[in-house]
Amino acid sequence: MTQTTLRQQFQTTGVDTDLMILMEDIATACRMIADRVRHGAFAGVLGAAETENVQGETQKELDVISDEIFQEIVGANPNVAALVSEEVDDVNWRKVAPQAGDFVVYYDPLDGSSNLDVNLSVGTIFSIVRLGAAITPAPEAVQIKGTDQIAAGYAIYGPSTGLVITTGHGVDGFTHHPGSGEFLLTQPEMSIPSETQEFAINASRYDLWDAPVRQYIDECLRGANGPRGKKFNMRWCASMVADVHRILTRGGVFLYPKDSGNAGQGGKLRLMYEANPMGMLVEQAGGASSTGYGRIMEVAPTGHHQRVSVILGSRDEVAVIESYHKD
Ligand code: P6P
Repeated sequence: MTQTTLRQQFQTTGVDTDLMILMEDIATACRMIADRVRHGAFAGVLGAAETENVQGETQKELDVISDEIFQEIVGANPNVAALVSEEVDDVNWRKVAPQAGDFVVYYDPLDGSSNLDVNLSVGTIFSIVRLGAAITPAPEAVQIKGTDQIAAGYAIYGPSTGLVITTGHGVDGFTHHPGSGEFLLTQPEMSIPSETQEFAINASRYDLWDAPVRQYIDECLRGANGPRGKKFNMRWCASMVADVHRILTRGGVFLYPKDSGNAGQGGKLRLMYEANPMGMLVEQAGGASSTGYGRIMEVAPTGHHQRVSVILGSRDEVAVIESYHKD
């Protein structure tokens, strides 16, 4: 992973040593989380932690363990000014006087953790922003637009442990090599085909969807005899990392729109540590990432746990969905 990222930076913007060290710390945290996930059944930690997170969701023990690992490893990086975690209500300030050049790391330590007790893929999602000036620690100081991200990525704990990252020079996929412990390059220059015949959505929410989303899915389901003139397939992993990894690997479109069931919260998925990092990855791989009405990364944050409508993947398909929203 380091060799690939260094080569890209050396050939373009110049090597950013502080960022490289931070990416290594994140990779270390993900290796440690992978180990705990893979041994979870023997440690009796696949169950609920009897606590709730800021989202009001019952935390799995591994949610809490994964967050603690991230805080311990990434929080110890001397250039990290703040950590923003899905599992923690307040911003975790690591410096009393954050300086220009320091990092803010937004992360979901174990996304999709409801899949843990049924042994399906889960992952860790992260987003990195560099402060442009010294700041005074305050919640609004970390409400930074997704377009300001300098790096993003996720680890996926599936049949193998993968790490997919971007530092602004495209997207590369790595696989953990148990023998060496390294993340070796296995999916260089990941690219999303502009067209697709595969959509991902929780179809049980059909009656809650707004009209543009229902129109789009109805047309997909009508297949070759419908207005789209082609057959569509559907996949839904209930793990954003797994669905996005499939889309980065073979194309597709992922939708978790705001609907009448979650409109009061602004949607389901979180902007700062789910939608923005996945949005950067998808755009860096040639795809598109939209709320239905505009680019996700252009959304001006008003809170570090705010939720947003997410439509991302193959560029041409996202454009079709946006056109229905505009109509
Ligand atoms: P549903 C996991 O809880 C998550 O945040 C995403 O990883 C995933 O895409 C979505 O929620 C699944 O939601 O409604 O299918 O349980």
